[in-house]
Amino acid sequence: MNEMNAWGWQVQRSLGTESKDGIDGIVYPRSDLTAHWNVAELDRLAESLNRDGICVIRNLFPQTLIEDWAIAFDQLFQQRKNQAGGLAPREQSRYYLTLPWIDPFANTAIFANPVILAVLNRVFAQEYRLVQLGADVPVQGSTYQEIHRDFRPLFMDQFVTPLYAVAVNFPLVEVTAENGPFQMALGTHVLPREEGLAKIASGEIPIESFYLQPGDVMIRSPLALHRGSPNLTDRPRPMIVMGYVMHWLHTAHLDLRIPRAYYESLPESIQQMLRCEVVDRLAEQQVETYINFKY
Ligand SMILES: O=C(O)CCC(=O)C(=O)O
Ligand SMILES: [Fe+2]
Repeated sequence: MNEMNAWGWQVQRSLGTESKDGIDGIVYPRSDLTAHWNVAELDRLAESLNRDGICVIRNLFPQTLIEDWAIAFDQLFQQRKNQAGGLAPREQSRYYLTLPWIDPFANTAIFANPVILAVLNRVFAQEYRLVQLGADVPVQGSTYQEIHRDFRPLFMDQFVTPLYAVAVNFPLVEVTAENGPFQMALGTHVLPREEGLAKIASGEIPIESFYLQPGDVMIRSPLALHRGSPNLTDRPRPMIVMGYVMHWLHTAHLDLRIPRAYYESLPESIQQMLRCEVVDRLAEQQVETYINFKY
């Protein structure tokens, strides 16, 4: 079955081609895709995202790709630590940083991944935009974050809307009980905040840890109640976050800057998915502006 997304991409067909655009593509043999991420599986992922506020796609990205990201990330993190404003605080010993749109981070196989987009095409009724590429990093000494949502509801708590924004997360290291798993309470994206908090406090809805392997991806509603947990190890636990929103949602901060040469190399359909500032060159130093993060 072929399906058309809001830009007219033949989503199902693109899953089976080597690389939709010929740039940076991971080569997915058709047999792999149809075996693992067939229409029924993609439907199941979208269903759990709508119902639970989260779905986990196991083993989506190759290990080698995650290793390349991890090496580049470690360098970037060191550099940002030594620069005023280079990291945004996220409570105790926990940081947020924006990734630069350069190799290996600028990669259509990641930010325009056909499997991720096939899930997004199922949950978003209209076009959506990528507005964020960053990382959440708890380090040794981090504590439980306050339970929170990353966005406010569109109108009021009592008015439940379809998903209008999602966070796509993937770790650069294995996430274990020791290094601070992301924790979330299923189904709380459709509850008023106070009701969700009360159900978590009473134990009616557990707050669950998400243990992930490098290559695993989770897609979640930023309205689901969640928190970071303590990283007890001496190694940072970077969790990449890509934020996608419906085309009409304007978020307060815009930190997506893309070098012109890279932007111009992308197919128009992918350019349209990016809400970004196209720049002649990236600034040497990035000051984080995404400071208010919990609602
Ligand atoms: O990294 C984590 O585990 C969660 C971080 C988080 O939810 C946030 O900072 O908004
Ligand atoms: Fe959060």
